[in-house]
Amino acid sequence: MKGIYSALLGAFDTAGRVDARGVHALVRHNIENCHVDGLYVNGSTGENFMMTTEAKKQVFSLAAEAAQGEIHMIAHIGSTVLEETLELADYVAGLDYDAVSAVTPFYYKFSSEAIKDYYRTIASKSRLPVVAYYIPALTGVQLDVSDIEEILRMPNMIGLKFTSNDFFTLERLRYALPDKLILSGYDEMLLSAAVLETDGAIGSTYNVIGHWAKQVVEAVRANDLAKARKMQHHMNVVISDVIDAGLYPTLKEIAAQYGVPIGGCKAPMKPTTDAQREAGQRIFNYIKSVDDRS
Ligand code: MN9
Repeated sequence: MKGIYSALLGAFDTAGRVDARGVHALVRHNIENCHVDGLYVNGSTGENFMMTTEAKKQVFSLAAEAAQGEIHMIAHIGSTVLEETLELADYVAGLDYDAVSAVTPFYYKFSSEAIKDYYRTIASKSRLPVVAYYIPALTGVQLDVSDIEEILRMPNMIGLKFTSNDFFTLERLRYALPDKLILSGYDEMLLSAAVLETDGAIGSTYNVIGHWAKQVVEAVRANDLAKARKMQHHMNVVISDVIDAGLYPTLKEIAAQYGVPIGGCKAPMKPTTDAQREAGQRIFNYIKSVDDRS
């Protein structure tokens, strides 16, 4: 299950309902244009924490159907409602998914013991193997290396999505857990994470530049750091522009330029602005200009 995974963007209509055609088109675009090795469905980028259980199920089913078993599929089922997480684990086990993933429970200041119990429960009840999702900047949940290690050593836990710029922790985890799947988040740090022998990455910008991410990883593996730096630089031009304009709406506008209209973000996020539409067009042109030159 190694490789580059897109954290699949959400596709919604103006009323916030799941746009089935949008999901289908976006999955095919990720496979055919971005050449990703897998999809991480209903993660942060998929707007998970603004979705109803029904909408999550709809997206899980639509995405798996569109992917047709061609790539790895991870279903993010994490929720502070443990019953919902288990219901979704059961639901995706009946679809074409390789693993489930769950974010560290957040909002309440759960103790590390409570967080470990959460993963123990999911890992024991899920029919699919489990990938923990660590993203302290959004959850406020910070775990010690020893706690993460303990979680990953539980039966049925196969890996970790590590979205943090703490490279010290990342090295400690890689060293301690050579057989676990470690996928880095933060697309802007892909090169540095790949140098530490991570197994791949999951990211939002791979919905539009997954083909560059693959080149970064391949170059690092071939010890061609000059090439890796060059491609990470191109990625970072896109990432800083996208972050400045507004991350998810702008990524959606770039996807629209690829011929994949997937609407704007769900409330309470704001509707897409004209400035974001223009940024999407401009950034898409940059991507095309780099692609045309290589
Ligand atoms: O880890 C994504 N995290 C979030 C996945 O969206 C919260 C990343 O891909 C970032 O979007 C990306 C831009 O900062 O690195």
